[in-house]
Amino acid sequence: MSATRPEGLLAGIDQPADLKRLKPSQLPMLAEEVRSEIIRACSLAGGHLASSLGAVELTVALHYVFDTPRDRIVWDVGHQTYGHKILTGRKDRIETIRQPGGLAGFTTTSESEHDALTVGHASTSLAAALGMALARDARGADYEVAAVIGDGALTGGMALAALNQIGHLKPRMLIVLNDNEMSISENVGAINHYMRTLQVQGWFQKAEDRAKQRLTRVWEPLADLTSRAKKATRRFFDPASNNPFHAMGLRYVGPIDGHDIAQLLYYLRKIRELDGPTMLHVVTRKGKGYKVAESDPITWHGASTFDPLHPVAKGKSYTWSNAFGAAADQLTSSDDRVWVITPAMREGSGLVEYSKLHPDRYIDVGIAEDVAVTVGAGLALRGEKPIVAIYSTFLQRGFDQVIHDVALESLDVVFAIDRAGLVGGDGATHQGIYDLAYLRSIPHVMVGMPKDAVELRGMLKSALRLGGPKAIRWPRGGVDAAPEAPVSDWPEVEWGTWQVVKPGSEVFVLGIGPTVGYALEAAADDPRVGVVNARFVKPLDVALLSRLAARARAFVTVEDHTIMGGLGSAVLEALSDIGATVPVVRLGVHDVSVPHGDPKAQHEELGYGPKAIRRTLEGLGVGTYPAARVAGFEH
Ligand SMILES: Cc1ncc(C[n+]2csc(CCOP(=O)(O)OP(=O)(O)O)c2C)c(N)n1
Repeated sequence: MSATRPEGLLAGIDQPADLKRLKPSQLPMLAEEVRSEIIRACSLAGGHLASSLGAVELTVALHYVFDTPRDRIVWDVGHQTYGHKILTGRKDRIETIRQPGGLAGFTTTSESEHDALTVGHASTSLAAALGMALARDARGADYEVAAVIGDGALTGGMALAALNQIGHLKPRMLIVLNDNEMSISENVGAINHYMRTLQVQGWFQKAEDRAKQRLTRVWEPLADLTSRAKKATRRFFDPASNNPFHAMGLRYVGPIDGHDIAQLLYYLRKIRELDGPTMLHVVTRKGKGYKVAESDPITWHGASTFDPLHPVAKGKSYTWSNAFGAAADQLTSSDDRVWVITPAMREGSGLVEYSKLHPDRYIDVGIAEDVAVTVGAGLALRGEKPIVAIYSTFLQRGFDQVIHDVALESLDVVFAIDRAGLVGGDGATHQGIYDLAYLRSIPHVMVGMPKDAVELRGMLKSALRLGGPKAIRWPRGGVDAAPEAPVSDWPEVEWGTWQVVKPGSEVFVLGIGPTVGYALEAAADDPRVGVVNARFVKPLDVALLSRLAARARAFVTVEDHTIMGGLGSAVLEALSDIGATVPVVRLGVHDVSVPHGDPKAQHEELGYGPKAIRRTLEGLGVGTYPAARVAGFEH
């Protein structure tokens, strides 16, 4: 595996038009070069290695047959598109992927005219492609529309509901089902089981066809077998109506080998000539062509940087997700009514161990956040104690279910919200900066954010004891493990209480989660600046807030969250309610979408890192220190 850019066919390809000048027989070689380039780029920048490797031949074939940007190829999630980026004018920047200022990790319409849809969340491709096909037909245009969706993304309700519409309206469009049997972890669900039977049927069918063709060659009188073989091929192209995709009104073709470019070209060209919607089922291998990624596609789904010649996955330090998984394990061990539900994020939510230790209290519902929330509601209605473990950004998919299925009847569901705040390489589609705003507005829902792993345990324990809908959020990244202790010894955290972590006399900085540390750093030891761990945004500690308001000259709220609707808004509302007129400076994300980048640097750029807080304090006439005590601060 070369650590430098490969020469060869790829050197002559900048745009898909260049690709079309190659002979079909050259495409497998090009695919190998694209594969090497993906491995090289991911070794330097990290990224979604295994998914992109599995889609290389498919990418080459699609760009050979279709003609983007005129034709629209809509990639679901967009994490498998490193090959697509390489072939569509971005090969020289591919190693900047997910890096600050570099290429986005997913397709993004503002990045390239070849990116048909801005994505990051799963299961949107089919609905968007349907919209594009309808728009084309309404305008009498004749470009092609294709969606590429993985078997994991197909578990999402949005994808299934879109199929329902596609089969009903029947526009001319292609759906490529890229089936590698994996989501991030092993794929789940009944449709997944069905796809395994389709694969087996497909292989049998082809073996049968081959046998018949051979027989026909050696024994001419078996002519009628030839016609039966032809019928079998027709069946392959348009199978019996017990195929659910067919039954939904789609033409179903496959399964075919998604690494065989000749086969892909044959079927893609044939389908191009057909009317109506067609699903082409391609079977691929996640991580294809790179041994470590093929044998461990879960670890190499999202890779850190690595040595391409001696690839070893980097050891990961202890994270908030690990702290949650360990706490959930102990909570379930001490009370068998505790369950954990994940929408396809076992690894990311720290639940690998939990899933092994408590297989009958662990549910992976697939990429179906709405279902995760409402399964929690059902469990709660029958006296169980569900914890719905979900990323902040993905809980957006379950907003209605939180209100309608959980909150209205104040059910005992705990929301364990990971990746709250800016998330780094995943960028704008994944920023966890809206949940305080959307959860705070829902009746009965209480929302807290611990500052460390001990507080996390205490919040979880008291949330389960108190009942009612309770949301606990934490950021991406590392945290010190809490000391080992039985659940009975975990100190509970009283919901709605804040803590003064540094006394002050004039200005109080109210932080939440990681910004408590930022506030302490910014306040240094200025006796005029107090710092509060405002760990609950609902309910707020109004008693403490009013005591502080009686002597504060100003408040500064600091949150890794949009300032509209978050901690700062809650504080302003409460001060207004109690008739206090203390000025409040709100620091956080100001009504902008935040791209991928280094979160700590972005916190400063966006005005709520430690240096930025210090500047704010100086503007308020406090917090000015001799330069020597302000390491690294240039003002
Ligand atoms: C709504 C939503 N939930 C969860 C995720 C996290 N996620 C990213 S990729 C992925 C697995 C996708 O599996 P599949 O579509 O089969 O693609 P593969 O990686 O196997 O090629 C998941 C769960 C997401 N992007 N969007």
